[in-house]
Amino acid sequence: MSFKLPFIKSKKKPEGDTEIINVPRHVAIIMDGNGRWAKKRGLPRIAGHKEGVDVVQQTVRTASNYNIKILTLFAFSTENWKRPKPEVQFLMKLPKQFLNTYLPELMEKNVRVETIGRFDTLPSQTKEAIQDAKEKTKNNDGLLLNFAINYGGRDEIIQAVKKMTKEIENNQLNIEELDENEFSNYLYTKNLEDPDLLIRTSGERRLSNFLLWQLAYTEFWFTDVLWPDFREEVFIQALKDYENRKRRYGGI
Ligand code: V0D
Repeated sequence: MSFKLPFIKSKKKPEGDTEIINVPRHVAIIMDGNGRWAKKRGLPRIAGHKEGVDVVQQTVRTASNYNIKILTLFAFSTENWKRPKPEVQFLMKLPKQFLNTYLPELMEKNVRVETIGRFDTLPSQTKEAIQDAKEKTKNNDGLLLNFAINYGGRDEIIQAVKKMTKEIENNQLNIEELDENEFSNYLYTKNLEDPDLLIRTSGERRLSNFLLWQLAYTEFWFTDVLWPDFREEVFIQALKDYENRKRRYGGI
């Protein structure tokens, strides 16, 4: 299936940006298609990942520009460890590479860096680079740039149940008090509002174990565009689509 950009009604702000009312507060993105992008060009998969890093920063710029509050990016899943070892090793160097290049701009844009997922079992170099960025940006109150790294939705729910059960055993939590709101405090996303919009690139229409609990009422937007080709106008197309959706949360 070929992909065509539909016409975007270009109601421009003075700065030349497409005006969007009803901007989603929290956008989550499954950044898929780097390998396919590389293969189409006869390049190794890692060339696609490398290209994808700059697209992350362009996406951060757009999100920040449109006053989106939270951007959650699926960077590495608990299943991704099964990939060839050289690819995993390459991926684990990307956070440091990204931060070396873009941390000054993140500071300038008042962006706060956070992660969700199993942080403890990441390689120490990866952890240190990310921890340093979290420290340096912790007082920034602009966009929250939230990387899902070593993240799995089922894994998240299991660790939440374990943590919660321990608190019940220690009489720190009364099981009668358990409800959806209380349970969400044990997830990696505690303190975060649920995503309003989920974007997945590269034509796959699956969740692939991403944010299983949190996406209960989220609007989904899929595109055949591969992640390295996810330019600002494609992001804006997703935002324009969201703008026109009526959310009912199960009501009428
Ligand atoms: C490869 C496309 C930024 C998807 C984007 C470890 C796959 C580029 C980060 C990053 C990855 C993570 C944490 C952080 C700062 C940056 C990243 C991974 C993969 C997996 F604090 N891009 N990126 N992390 N890719």
